[in-house]
Amino acid sequence: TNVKNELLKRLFEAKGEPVSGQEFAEQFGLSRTAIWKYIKEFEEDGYEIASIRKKGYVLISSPDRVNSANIQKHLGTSSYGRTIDYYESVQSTQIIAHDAAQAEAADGTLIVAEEQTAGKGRLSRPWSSTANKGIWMSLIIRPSLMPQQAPQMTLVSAVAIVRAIEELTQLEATIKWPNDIMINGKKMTGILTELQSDPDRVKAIIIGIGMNVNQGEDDFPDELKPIATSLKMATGEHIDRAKLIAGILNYLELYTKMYEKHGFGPIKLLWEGYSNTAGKRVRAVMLNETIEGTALGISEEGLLELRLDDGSVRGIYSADIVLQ
Ligand code: BTX
Repeated sequence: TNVKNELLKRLFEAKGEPVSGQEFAEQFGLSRTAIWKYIKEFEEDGYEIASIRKKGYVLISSPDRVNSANIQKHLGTSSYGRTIDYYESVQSTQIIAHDAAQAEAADGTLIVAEEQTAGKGRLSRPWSSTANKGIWMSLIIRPSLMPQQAPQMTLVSAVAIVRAIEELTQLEATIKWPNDIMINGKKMTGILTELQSDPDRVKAIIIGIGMNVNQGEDDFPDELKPIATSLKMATGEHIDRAKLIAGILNYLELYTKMYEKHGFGPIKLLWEGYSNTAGKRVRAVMLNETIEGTALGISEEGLLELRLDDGSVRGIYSADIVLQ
């Protein structure tokens, strides 16, 4: 399959020029029939390929798939997304990513699927992951961070996602602390950051991103219709998911490096520019208690700071926030 991937990559990189099947076959010690079989398989996957006599194969169009070739042609990173495990349907990319991280998967390895049958959010809540319409992916990274710096990666990721959306669609999404990205008051993306760690060293951070991209209202289960939205519902346009994934990875690698090198300060500034939480009256629902107050902003540690009605200030690590 590596040769097959390479062939697809060449077809993309040729940008409409023919790729010689004969030359490719010779280079990899294959028969021309083997190449022809790969071409047939690409066609079955939805690629349109023209065969030009004496010249070779020309890629006419590629299907709406988040496979590695479609993502990597837009990638400008050094490690994020350089290894991609692509699946048609999985229970949860997060579970696969945990296993892969334990098996020493490289920094930047991406697990991505067209569909999840048991996608999960925080506290094992279900995450609806309709086939071929969204971005369901988990990125394994191995930054040089202390374990207590890991939760902020949710905020780093949120900024990367909002920037990538802005670049591709001109749409300004807002970040709702800690892990939601919203459009018009509805949830468009959720982020789940999980950690594999030694006491004093991060081994791997697994960033799960679930993004509603090309769903219409009918693609959501009834209970989500009032609270969920997609990029397509907001822009009226079909979005190239693979290109958006590449954009997210490009920004995420940049911002993670910034975070490693300069700490949370610069990220905090970027984050505050996109957040809809600061200054608002909020209710924070936590596992054991619910409190109300005015959101002041986030601390250097990524905590949400609330001024309670008695005037005291409290920092919270994780909660479901209801804007009032
Ligand atoms: P969360 O706990 O903040 O949000 C979960 C809640 O969001 C659910 O209880 C439900 O109300 C709502 N919800 C469920 N599905 C959707 C949806 N498609 N759009 C909008 N709202 C929804 C958020 O957790 C973190 C989600 C991470 C998902 C990614 S997908 C790739 C990776 N694999 C995996 O299993 N999870 C992550």
